[in-house]
Amino acid sequence: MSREYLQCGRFGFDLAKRPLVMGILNVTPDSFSDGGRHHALEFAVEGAEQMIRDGVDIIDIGGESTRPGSPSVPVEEELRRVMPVIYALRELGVPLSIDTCKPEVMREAIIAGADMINDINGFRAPGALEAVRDSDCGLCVMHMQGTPQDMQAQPDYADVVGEVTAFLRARCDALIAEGVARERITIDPGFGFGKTVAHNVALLRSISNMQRELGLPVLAGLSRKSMIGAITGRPLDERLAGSLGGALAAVAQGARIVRVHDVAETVDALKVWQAGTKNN
Ligand code: 9MG
Repeated sequence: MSREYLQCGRFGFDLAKRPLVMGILNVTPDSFSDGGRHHALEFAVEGAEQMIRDGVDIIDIGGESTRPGSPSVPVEEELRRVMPVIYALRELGVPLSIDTCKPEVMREAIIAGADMINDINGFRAPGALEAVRDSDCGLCVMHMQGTPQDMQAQPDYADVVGEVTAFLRARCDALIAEGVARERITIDPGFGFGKTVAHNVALLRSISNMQRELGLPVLAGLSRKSMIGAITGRPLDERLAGSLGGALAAVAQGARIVRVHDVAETVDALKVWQAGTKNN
């Protein structure tokens, strides 16, 4: 087995081969074109099928918005949004990641066949470690300062890279102490989660060091974020080129997985980037 192997439930990836693309599938009511849940499942399935045609490696399903200022949703509502989507997509031949902080959702998702749990809260909720411990699903351990409700109010660090690295180390150690295999873990500095643009840029530049220090693959999510808007001066709906630049900057730093909205464009950009880099 490669040293760069990622165990992801029913699937396994050799991360040394090429960077992977994780496609974002939001199943929050505001992400449907009819503004509600009426055609939610249809939209989700169509979106996932398009991502598969576009070459996605992992689909990340989220039932709770994590944008700055977003309210938390009750566990029952998150389950109502996410579970039918897992059932509808689980036989499509692509790993399903569930973006959740809630141990109850983690447990139900894993039973239903989810292959990865993406926790922006770094598996800090009581019961989160236990919820994922005994499965073989992949895990994304992300750093966040504060909560989505207050995280952008006043991000504050003495040494952002050192503090984020120390946090990720501690959370990964906690998982490993529970018996979780290293091959299941990816780490994520959490761009935009309690960080200023300067913090985000420092973290982007530190990906390769962080990956080397912790010996775990980095997953980077920069797609359409305010950092891209700040650097380019572009509104949300004009951030495709900036987001592609962000994905390429992250993989040039060694990130093994990029989490993106625009799968087709990112897959193409990475193909060209890879053709032009040596050692492949
Ligand atoms: C859910 N979510 C939103 N942004 C994210 C990011 O940057 N990384 C991960 N792992 N999840 C994210």
